[in-house]
Amino acid sequence: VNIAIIGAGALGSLFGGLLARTGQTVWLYNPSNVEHIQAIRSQGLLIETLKGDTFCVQVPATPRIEEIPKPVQLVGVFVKAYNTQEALEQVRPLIGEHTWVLSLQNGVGVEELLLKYAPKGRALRGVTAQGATLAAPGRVKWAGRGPTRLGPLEPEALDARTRRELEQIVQLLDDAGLDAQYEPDVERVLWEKLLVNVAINPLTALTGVPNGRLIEDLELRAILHDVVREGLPIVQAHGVTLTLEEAIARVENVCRATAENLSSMLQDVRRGRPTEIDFISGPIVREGERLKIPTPLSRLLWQLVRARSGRLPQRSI
Ligand code: KPL
Repeated sequence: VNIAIIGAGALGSLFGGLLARTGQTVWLYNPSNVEHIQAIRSQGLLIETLKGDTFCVQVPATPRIEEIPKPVQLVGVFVKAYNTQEALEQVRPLIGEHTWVLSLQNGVGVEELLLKYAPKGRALRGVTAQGATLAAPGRVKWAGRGPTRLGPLEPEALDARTRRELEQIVQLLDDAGLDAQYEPDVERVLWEKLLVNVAINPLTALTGVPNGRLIEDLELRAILHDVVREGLPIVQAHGVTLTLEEAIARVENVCRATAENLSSMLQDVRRGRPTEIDFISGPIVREGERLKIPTPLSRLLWQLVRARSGRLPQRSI
């Protein structure tokens, strides 16, 4: 299988590197971190495992899309959610009639773009609990393991042949060590993960604490619970069946399991970059409006994070 990883930062490089290690033909593409790409070109991609050992994978990497042989069978989109349109526009020449386009990006809101750029039936969406950070150019730290759930955005458009191809994609991700599972109900898993992100990400980004502090600090913990309580009816309208107790337990478990980690949004704020808040609190607030469910907390967190983060074109809230 020919795979192109678009936005080969920490997570994209981890996915690409693990796939290349199992013998897949993978290209890493990243036009905005040329240092990282140059390091991979000259020394290979180094992956530090959870156990602390490091292995090296030879994988082609480029900042120029024209270098990637086409068409590819699978495009993995790993850019930040707000860069999705631009990235898909750049990779359009790689997408042929049999190309699958997969996004495991945070949040909700890139689905329409995937449907627009992928061939009919071949837009894949999902979530991953794999964690990665860039330790240095060309060096990725595999910081956490967990399931990767993916499935089609248009299941009704699949036939027997495309269903088999999709099973193979799930299998090759799983063989690579990415704990992949086929997910028939993509919407539900996206909104379930959104509830975790909508609680953890803005609070950590605004207070500067690692995820674990959100449950150790009783004041932060009370706010965390309030944000989950507020968002729950909205995610329930998208197929999530958790009770309030289960939802709170789920969010607290993520805080515990990632206690030392800085959330992706806190890392973005620290680096003065834009954040994915429009794709995290944004959908909760917008869906709240549509469903006539008030979401004052998420609205406030959305506005505060926007005020705190690197500039994106202003959108009215
Ligand atoms: O997905 C995450 C993120 O940082 O974006 C969590 C689950 C909050 C882990 O840090």
